[in-house]
Amino acid sequence: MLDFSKILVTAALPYANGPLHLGHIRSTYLPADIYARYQRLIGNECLYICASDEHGTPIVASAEKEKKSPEQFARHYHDKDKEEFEKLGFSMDIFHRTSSKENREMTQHFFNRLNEGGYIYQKEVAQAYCENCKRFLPDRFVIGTCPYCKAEGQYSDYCDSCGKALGPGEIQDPKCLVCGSPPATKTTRHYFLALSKFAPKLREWLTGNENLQKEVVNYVVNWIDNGLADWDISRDLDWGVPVPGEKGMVFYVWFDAPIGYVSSTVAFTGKWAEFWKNPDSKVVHFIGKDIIYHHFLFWPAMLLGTGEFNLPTAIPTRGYLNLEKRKFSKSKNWFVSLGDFLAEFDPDLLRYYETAITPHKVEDADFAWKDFQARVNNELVANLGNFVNRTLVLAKKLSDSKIPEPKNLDARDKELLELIGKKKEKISAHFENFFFKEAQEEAFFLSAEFNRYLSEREPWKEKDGQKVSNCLYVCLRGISALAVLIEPLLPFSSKKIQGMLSISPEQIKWDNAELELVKPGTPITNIAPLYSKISDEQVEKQQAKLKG
Ligand code: B3M
Ligand code: ZN
Repeated sequence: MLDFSKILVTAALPYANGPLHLGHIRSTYLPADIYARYQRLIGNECLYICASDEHGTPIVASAEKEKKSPEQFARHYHDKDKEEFEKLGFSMDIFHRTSSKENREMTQHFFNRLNEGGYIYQKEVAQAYCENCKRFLPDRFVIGTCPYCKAEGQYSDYCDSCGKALGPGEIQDPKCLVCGSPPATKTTRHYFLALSKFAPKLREWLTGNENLQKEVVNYVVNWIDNGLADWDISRDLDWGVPVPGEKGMVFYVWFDAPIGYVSSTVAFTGKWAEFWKNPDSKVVHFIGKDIIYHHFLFWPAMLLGTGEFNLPTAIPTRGYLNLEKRKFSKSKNWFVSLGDFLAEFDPDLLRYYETAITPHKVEDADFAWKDFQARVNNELVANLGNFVNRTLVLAKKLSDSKIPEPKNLDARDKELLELIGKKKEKISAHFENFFFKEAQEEAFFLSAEFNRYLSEREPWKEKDGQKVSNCLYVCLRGISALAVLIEPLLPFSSKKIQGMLSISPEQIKWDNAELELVKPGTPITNIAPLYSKISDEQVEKQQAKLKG
């Protein structure tokens, strides 16, 4: 359990190199948003920081293809990602850019500190060079076969098949990404971070921090046991953060990218150091499992080496999302972009479904249109949607569209009201521990209990007016409680309820969930269903798109 009042939440910085798809949301941006929203609801000072990751060779290569500058190219996706994140209700305090002035300065600061600490050295390395293109070919400018698992068509810095980060020169059967010719080898002088020196401290931090997922820690400690190679942190390239005092040399994208967490906080607030240096403040990074190496080894080593910043308290790591049992692939048209999804569906449907299929584990999950439809219709619509709508329609008919006045509540009525507090405690514990799927299940259990009570009381048949009032009052208390409890998960649904019951945004606080948020006599306005069912036609239309 994490206990402190200043919390910095980050989500892995998306590469500004193509449209976001449904998988990115599930592993990273949605869980980070749920956590940040919850922390704010309970009254903690919480920042949700993110930025576009704009450096690196894929962006240079893509920009060249489109005859744009890397800056222009990256800006396009930066703007697009930002807009889509907003549409999904992601409450980022800032969505900054790693090509920013703040990130250049902070990266050079990290480098200088690490250098002063004796953790940086220079070494000649053999580097792929394309005689045809007349340039060095760092990282993703070279594709080839992974030396560990033999998967073909891998970028030279990372094998997507076995998940290993590869050092320069390791890839087998290399080819120039641009022209396909086998590269020559030239020597060049690079900067290295002495990662090996951090092995004992990293092991101590990994094994001593109970907030890190055990399944991930075991994996990472194993890497340390096998020996950490020092890390080549410079590239012969123009696009990136310049290495101080060098020409035509920039930092490797993975050096400046995590520093983007710090520099984006600097860009957001003058009080940034309170979040990064204060021992009472905690840093939580949400990531996907493909970047474990970078967040559990490289980044903590960089932080340790500067000796100035907090180490992460937790790094919630989640697996990949497949699409109808296959990997998302833009080139194979096996892809649902966020933009396309949001053009058709309410953002809370995606938030609900992805949370429902995402445990706090690195295991993968599958997005299937039929399953999405079934979950939305049978759970979201049939449970929460139905309970809220039934209650409000009944209140319109039987209580003149006003919150009724309760009198002499019976034991069952009180039992329901008490259930709110009990569930709230459970949901809190789940949110604190990153069990968002379970938090959502508990909230839906609460809604189902209220719905059952409504069916059992049958106020539409009841002759005793006070009993009708009591039942509707209790149900409306359930709804106002849910407006608070589901806010981190389904903020748009919460907003709709707030609107109909005239709950003000200031009332949406965790501690208020079991209070009487709306006084008897308050009018209920603009009653409308929270959701509508997803039809078979809608599903078929989406499935047809996939088949291209
Ligand atoms: N830009 C995106 C990824 O591999 C990469 C993350 C950077 S986090 C500092 O998911
Ligand atoms: Zn070439």
